[in-house]
Amino acid sequence: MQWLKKKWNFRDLLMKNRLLIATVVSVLLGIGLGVIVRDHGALSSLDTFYFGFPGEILMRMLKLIILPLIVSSIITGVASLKSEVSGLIGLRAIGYYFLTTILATILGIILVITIKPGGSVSTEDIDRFGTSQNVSMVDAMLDLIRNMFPENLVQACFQQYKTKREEIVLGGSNATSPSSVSHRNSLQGDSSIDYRVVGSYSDGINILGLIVFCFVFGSVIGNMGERGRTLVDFFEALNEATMRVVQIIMCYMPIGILFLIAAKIIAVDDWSIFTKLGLYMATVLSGLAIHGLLVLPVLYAVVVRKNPYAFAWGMTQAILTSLMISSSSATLPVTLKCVEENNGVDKRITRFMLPVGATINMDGTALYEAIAAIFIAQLNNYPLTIGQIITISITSTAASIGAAGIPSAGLVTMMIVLTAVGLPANDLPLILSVDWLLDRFRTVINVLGDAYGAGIVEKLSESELDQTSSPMPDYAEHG
Ligand code: 7O9
Repeated sequence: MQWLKKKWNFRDLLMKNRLLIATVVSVLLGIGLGVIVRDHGALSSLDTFYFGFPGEILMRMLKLIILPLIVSSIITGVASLKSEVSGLIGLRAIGYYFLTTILATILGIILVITIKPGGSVSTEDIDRFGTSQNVSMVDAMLDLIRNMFPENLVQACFQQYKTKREEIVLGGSNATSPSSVSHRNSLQGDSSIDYRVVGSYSDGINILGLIVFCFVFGSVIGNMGERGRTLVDFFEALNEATMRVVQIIMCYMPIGILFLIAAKIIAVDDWSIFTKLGLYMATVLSGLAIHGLLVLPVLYAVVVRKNPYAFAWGMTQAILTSLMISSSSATLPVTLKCVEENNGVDKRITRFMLPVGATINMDGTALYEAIAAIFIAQLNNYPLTIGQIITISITSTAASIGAAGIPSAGLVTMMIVLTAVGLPANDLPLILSVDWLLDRFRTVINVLGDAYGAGIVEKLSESELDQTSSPMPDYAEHG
C-alpha cells in the first residue's frame, strides 16, 4: 500500500482523499443527527418528509446524469475498439457475470439451508397479507426482449414496455381487441379460463433498449472511418463534459448523504422487527460478506495477481455511496471515477462494462433472492426437493439479470422466484419490512462485482488491448 509509506505527508493524503473523508464524516454526522432528532425532535411525518429534502436533491442529480453518462460512455467505449475485440471482451464480460452470479446464488442457498433462519421465527410473529398477482415468467422474459428493441428512442429514455395478463370469459361478449393477443392457458387445466396479453408503457428508463442501441451505434460509427470521425469526437466530448458535471455533483454529495441517512433513521418506526428477523438478516449479510470479502477478491487475485483489497480500498467512495443510496445505477458515475482513477483500469473496458454491469450483473440481488425464497419455504414448513432448489437458483440468477428490464422489479422478480416453485407470496410483506436495510448491502456487492469484473476482464484482454491502441486521443491526459 503506497499511501501508507507516504504517511509523513499528511496534508497530501488529506487533500487527495478530501471527498472521501468528507463523505465518511457526513455519514457519521448523519447518523448522529438522525439519532438526536429522532429522540428529541418529535417530528411529525410531514416534518420528516421535509427533513429528507437535501437528500432527495442528491438522488435527483445522480439519476439526472445517468442518461448522458451511459449513452456517451457506451458509444465511445465500443467505438474505440475494433469490433472483433469488443465482441471478445463482451463475451468475457458475460462469462464473468454469469460465473459470479451463479456462485453468489449457490453461496446463498448453502448458507440458508445450513443456518435455517426460517425455523427461528414463530408463526404468530408474522403478519400475513393476501397478495396475489398474476406474474408469469414467460411474459417477463418476453418483455425483457421487447424492451431491448424500443419502438422509439426518445420514449426509451423514460418508459418501458410492460405486458399484463387479463382474464377473459370465453363465449361472453368480451371481444378481444385487435391489438391484443389471447391464448389459452393449458397449464391451468381449466379450459374455461383464457387470458389476453395487454401491452402498455410504464414509467422508468428502458435501459436495456438504450444499451443495445448504443452498442450497435458505437460499433457502427467506430467502423465508419473518416466519415464517422465527427460523431465519435462528438460523443467523446459529451463523455468528458458529463464526467465534469459528475465532479460538480460529487461536491454536493456529503451534504446530500448526511440528510439521506438522518432522514432514514428518523423515518424507521419499527426497530423491533430486527430482532424477529435477526437470523434471516444475519444469513443474508454473511452471504454478502463472504461473496464480497472472499469470493470476488480470490477470483481477482487469481486472475490479476494483484492485491484485491487494495482494489477494494480504491472503491471506498463508491461503496459508501451505494450503501447510502441503495442504487447501483445512481452510483454508476462514482463507480466509473473510482475504477478509472483510483484503480487505473483501462477506460475502453470500464466505459462499456460498468454500465452493462450495473444493468445485468447483480450478485448481491441474486444471493438475496435465493435466500429469501428458501426462507419463506422454511417459514411455511414447505419441504423443498433438489429440483425445486435448482429451480430457485436458476430463477434467482435470471431475476437478477433481468431486474432492470422489468418495471417495478423488486416485488415482481421476487414473485417470479416464489411462483416458480409454488411458494405463497403472502410472506412477502414480512421480508419487505427489512428490505430497505438489506438493499443497501446487496447494492454494495452489486457495485463491487461490477468493479472487480472490469479489473478481471481488463487483465484477460491485455493482449488485445495492447494491439489495438485506441484510435482516439486519451482526453484525460490533457484534461
Ligand atoms: C441495486 F445502466 C444504468 F446505469 F444506466 C442503469 C439504469 C437503470 C442500470 C440499471 C438501471 C435499473 O433500472 N436497475 C434496476 C435495478 C431496476 C430495478 C431493480 C434493480 C435491482 O436493484 C438492486 C436490488 O434491489 O437488489 C439494488 N438496489 O443494485 O441497485
